Amino acid sequence: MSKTTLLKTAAAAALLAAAAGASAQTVLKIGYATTKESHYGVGSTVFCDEIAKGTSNRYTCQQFPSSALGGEREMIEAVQLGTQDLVNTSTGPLGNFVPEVKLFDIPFLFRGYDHARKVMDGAIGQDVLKKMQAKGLIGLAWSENGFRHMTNNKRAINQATDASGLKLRTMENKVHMAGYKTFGILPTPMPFPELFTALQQGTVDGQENPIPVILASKFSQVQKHLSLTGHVYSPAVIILSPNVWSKLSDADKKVFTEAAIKGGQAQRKKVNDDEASGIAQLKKDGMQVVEKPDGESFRKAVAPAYAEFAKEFGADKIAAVQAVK
Ligand code: EAX
Repeated sequence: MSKTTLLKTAAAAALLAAAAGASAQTVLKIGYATTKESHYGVGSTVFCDEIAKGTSNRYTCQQFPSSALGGEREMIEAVQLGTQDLVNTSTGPLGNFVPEVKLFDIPFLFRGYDHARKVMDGAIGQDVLKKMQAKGLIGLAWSENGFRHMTNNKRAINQATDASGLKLRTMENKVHMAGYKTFGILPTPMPFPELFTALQQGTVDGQENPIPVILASKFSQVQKHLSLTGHVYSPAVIILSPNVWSKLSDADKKVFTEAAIKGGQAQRKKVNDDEASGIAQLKKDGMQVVEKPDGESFRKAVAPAYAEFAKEFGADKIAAVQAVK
């Protein structure tokens, strides 16, 4: 081959490769626990729309709502392995993979939504998000599940002593379980996809979840009492598999990260909307709602456990979260 022919062949090959790259389409699988219409669905849809827009459809999503790909622990594992591309998940089981996350699972650590969101978006939250990478998980951005409230079929919960003795399903989360024990609750860890049936069959007396989850999962069909205990904040996060991340250009990485931030914001807005209109809906659906339970009784009960939490996570870390204004 002459030198010019060689050069021409090389140029043609490069053009072909570029064209193939530009037209290659990758469909990413994203899973989450609740319905497409729920907060997780709203956040995931915005994320998916944004990556499609930002990459001219080189990357699009196939969404798997309603735990179609399994429970949150299973989905996180699959993302770590690369058999699933994305998950929009609560931090419930995430502390088993990334221990630093457990700090946020301490009951009554956050004063309210403003405080929680400031911490997650600030240095403390962003630092923990980056820690996921060392565990084979790319935390793109925090989304949100919401403050958790108790439901059950036995009695109205006005104060901690009313919760005492109730068998409540919890997430597979040691910090929650330790905290709830101080209320006298008998915590029963169980993956979310099994929960509706467990409530229906009375395997447990109740459960605890944010309003958007209670609404989306129609727990009003199987639970009589709701008490707005807001006993713990439940962060959520959009996680990408390192398999996908490592193939992205720097420009695409930026698109994915910004899409996840926008998705997280949309998810938070849906949490706000559900909190605002959901209580009335749940009452209409027949639930008896205690809107202002005695929060102080719960805080007092959990206070001694803070010594244990301080030992595990560092008193300075807890104080740093509390100091965020
Ligand atoms: O993330 O397991 C739970 O109770 C979670 O809050 C739910 O799956 C949504």
